[in-house]
Amino acid sequence: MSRLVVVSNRLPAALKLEDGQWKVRQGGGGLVTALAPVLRNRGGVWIGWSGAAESGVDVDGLLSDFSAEAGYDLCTVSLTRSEVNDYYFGFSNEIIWPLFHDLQSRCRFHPRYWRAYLDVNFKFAETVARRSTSEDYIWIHDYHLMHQAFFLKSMGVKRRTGFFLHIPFPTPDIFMKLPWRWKVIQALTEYDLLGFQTVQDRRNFARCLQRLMPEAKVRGRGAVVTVNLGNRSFRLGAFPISIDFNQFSSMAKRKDVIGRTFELKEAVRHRKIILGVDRLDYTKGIPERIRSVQTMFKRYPDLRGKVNFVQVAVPSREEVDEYRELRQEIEQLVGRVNGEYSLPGWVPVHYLYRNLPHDELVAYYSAADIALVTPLRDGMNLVAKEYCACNNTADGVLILSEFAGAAAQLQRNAYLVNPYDVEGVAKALHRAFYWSREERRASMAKLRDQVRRNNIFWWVDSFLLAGIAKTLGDFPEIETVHFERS
Ligand code: GDG
Repeated sequence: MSRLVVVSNRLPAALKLEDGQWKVRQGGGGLVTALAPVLRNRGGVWIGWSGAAESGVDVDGLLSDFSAEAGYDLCTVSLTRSEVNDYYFGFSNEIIWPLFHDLQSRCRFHPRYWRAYLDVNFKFAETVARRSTSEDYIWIHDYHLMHQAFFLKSMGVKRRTGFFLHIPFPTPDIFMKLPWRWKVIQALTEYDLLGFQTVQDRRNFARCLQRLMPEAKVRGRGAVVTVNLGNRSFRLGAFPISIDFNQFSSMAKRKDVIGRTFELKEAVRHRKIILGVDRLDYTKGIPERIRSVQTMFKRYPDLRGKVNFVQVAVPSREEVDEYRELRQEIEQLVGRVNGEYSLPGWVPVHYLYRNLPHDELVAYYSAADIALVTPLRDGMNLVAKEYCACNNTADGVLILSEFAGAAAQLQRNAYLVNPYDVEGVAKALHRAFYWSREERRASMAKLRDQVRRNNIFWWVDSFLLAGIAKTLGDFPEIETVHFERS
């Protein structure tokens, strides 16, 4: 029986230095939940970096307990501090991340970063080659590791490979700015299956491919199409990632979570809650969102004292100056809005700079009357889907950026906005505030149906079906381990 080998930059468990000691912290999220049972049933392997850039740490020892409990092998690729700086912070986060989110002015195209990216990809590919056989299916995740199939082939190692890009794929006018554009496109053509979040991303890729390799012919229609290139062919597909709907929905129904939801509503004296939840990242449009809330209070005095905006910002890439500056900008904006509009007993903006425990996050989702999900650009945005899953009463409103991948699926029933248009977002908030219960229920019930049907297991199935003509149903059912986010 062939096995599934998952490869991602980070392992589902990460090592973190806390009070001078290395600790194993479990990663979370839908990807781990969905892939863990498949990996367990096939005796699979998850290959990735542990998050520790130090030598002298017994990484394998620390992770072995986790491996035993999870039921599949974790295999670490160790990185030096300079590799982490140049491949991860440099190439991945200072070049591909901003470029693929249409923010090319933030890119730093250092040739040093490119070389480190290639070296690290080679290192990963060596590990993949060593830890897999030609029977296995290798599923590679995300923009850090675009060169896996290329290096495997250049080593003469035959593997069936699939790649999924979690972030958007840009249009040719933006992609062409990448100094190593041809090499990146060429490397991607070495996969058997390339998966994107939306049909638009898949189209953007096909257009870049045809610009750089005019001999490539794209055939077919629908979610998965075929590319003929020379004497080989490969497939391109749109596979919108999702969440474990039932897990979120049932957690929101737990007695303690219902209790906590009530406490949160009570804390704001049952005023309406507008909620934003994001990793603190410049692609998420947090400053623009706070300006929209400010504009809302300015233009619509009827909402003053009646609504609270709660922004949860999860610390992210705190080592990087740009992210520290973003944090300062957000904190100043929050201060300004609160300074302008607070009233005795009412502070309009509540700002939480921390990672909430999973059940606390679910309580916030359940307590919110309006979710304000306004990234400037986003591959998918799982927060939008998690909000719908937790909204068991189906009377919340989802205001969603038209530039989030999720808009492609949810556009009919979410309130779509342009996140750069602060007046437009303010107007949407005002309207959503006054939506009748029937209007809210009609939209939210449809949103929930869609997320329930197209959940994370559906996503894994669609990818495996396109990649190896298998679905999760081909694996015996076992109990899924749900990892809490640390
Ligand atoms: C990338 C792409 C794509 C947030 N705050 C807390 C918390 N979270 C969790 C949410 C959600 C996740 O973080 C964020 O997922 P997103 O999809 O919104 O965004 P990225 O992190 O940028 O993810 C994105 C995704 O990959 C999947 O392909 O959708 O476009 O950029 O799951 O729940 N979790 C906890 N506490 C928090 O305070 N526990």
